[in-house]
Order: sequence, then structure tokens, then C-alpha cells
Amino acid sequence: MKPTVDYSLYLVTDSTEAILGKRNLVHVVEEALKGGVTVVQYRDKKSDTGALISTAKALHEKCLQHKVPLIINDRVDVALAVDCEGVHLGQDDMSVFEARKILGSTKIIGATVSTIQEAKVAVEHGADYLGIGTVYATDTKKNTKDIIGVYGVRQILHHLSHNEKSFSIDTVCIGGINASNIQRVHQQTCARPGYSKQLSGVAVVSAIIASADPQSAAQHLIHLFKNSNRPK
Ligand code: TZP
Ligand code: MG
Repeated sequence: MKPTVDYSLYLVTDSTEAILGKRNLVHVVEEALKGGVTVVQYRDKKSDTGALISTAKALHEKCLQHKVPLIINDRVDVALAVDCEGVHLGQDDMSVFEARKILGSTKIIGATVSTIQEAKVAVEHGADYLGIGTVYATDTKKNTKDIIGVYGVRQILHHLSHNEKSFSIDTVCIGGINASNIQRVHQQTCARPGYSKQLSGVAVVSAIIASADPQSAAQHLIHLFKNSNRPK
């Protein structure tokens, strides 16, 4: 069965020295899990397949202990090899439609979208959640061409509100989100509370991975997110 997922605080990993430093990724993720992250995505653009699988297995063990799903960025084969909960696919990766044929109905498939059209296609192809962005320019991913801001996220969420299938899809947004803007992002991305969709959560890399204390950083972010609902 496909797990039910709480997307409130979605951690995306980064193993580059600029963000992780000399620390061990699995240890940093374990601290973040103790702090309450609700989803972990293993994103690693550098390691070879063997190293990806062995790190993914180690991360999966920690995630299972905390009952948190592990999602693999880009690589359907790695997700299958470690039998983790799902994959996250960008616009240049395998399509959600093809990935679903391979993974079946029990795995989670997420898609990166930055336009209404991309969001529509991902919903039609059966994505379980959308990663919407890039919200703010960020040093973590310097080559992002699509900086859409809070307003861009809001337009996509508003569009998804129009029918039942897209209304129920989970959504997180990503890019430059940290403790100083997470509440604003949560509040300002929803056009009309009660009518427009709200984000299911936010996704962060450096706000947790680059923190000297990933556990406290995660704790603080989840507290801020959960306490940023607009009055109805
Ligand atoms: N996709 C769009 S922006 C981004 C990804 C993976 C990186 C976000 O990193 P940070 O450190 O949370 O700004
Ligand atoms: Mg990708």
C-alpha cells in the first residue's frame, strides 16, 4: 500500500562541501529526523550508482526508524533497488507516466513543476505530489531558470483548486526557504483560504543541512510552519 505522507517539512539532501561541510550526510539526516522532518529526499548529483545505493540504504534505515518516507531524486532504479517509498522527478527526468508504469501504484512519485501547464500534466500522469518552484533564488541550485516567487506558486495552487483531482494533490514549494520566510511563504501562497489550495508543506535544503544544529533547525521550521495558518 502507498503510505500516507505528512509533507509539512520536506528535507532535500545535499552532499556538497559548501552545504554539508565535512560532516556525514546520514548523521545530519538522522539529526533532522529527530527534529521532526516529515519526508526525506535523497538528492545527490555526484555519486556513482553503487555509492548512491549504499547511502540510500543507510538513509532508508534511519527513515524507517522514524516512520518517515524516503524519496530518491532522479533515479527510479535506485528507488527500486533499495525498495524505499518513492522518487522525485524533474522536467528533464523520466516522465511521471513512464515511472508509474515501472513503479506501480504503491510507490510515491513527485514531480517538479514551475508552470500551470507542467502542474496539469503531472496531475494527469498520476503524480502524488508536486514540488513547486523555484520560489526564491538560492545558492544551493544556482542553475535554476525558473524563479517564480510566491506569486507564481500561488497561481499554480489556485489553478489546482479548480477540480477535485488536482485539489487533492499534495504540494510543497522549494527554493530559498528558511526560518525567516517560511511563515510568509505559507500564508502568501494561498490566494483565498477555504477556496484556494494551501501548501501541504515546504521543502528545504540548506536551512537544515547547512545548519550547525540540524535537529533544532528542523524543530524550529516545523513549529513555524504549523503555526502560520491564516485566520479563516
Ligand atoms: N530545486 C529547486 S530550488 C532547489 C531545488 C532542489 C534547492 C533549494 O535549496 P535551498 O537551500 O532550500 O534554497
Ligand atoms: Mg531531476
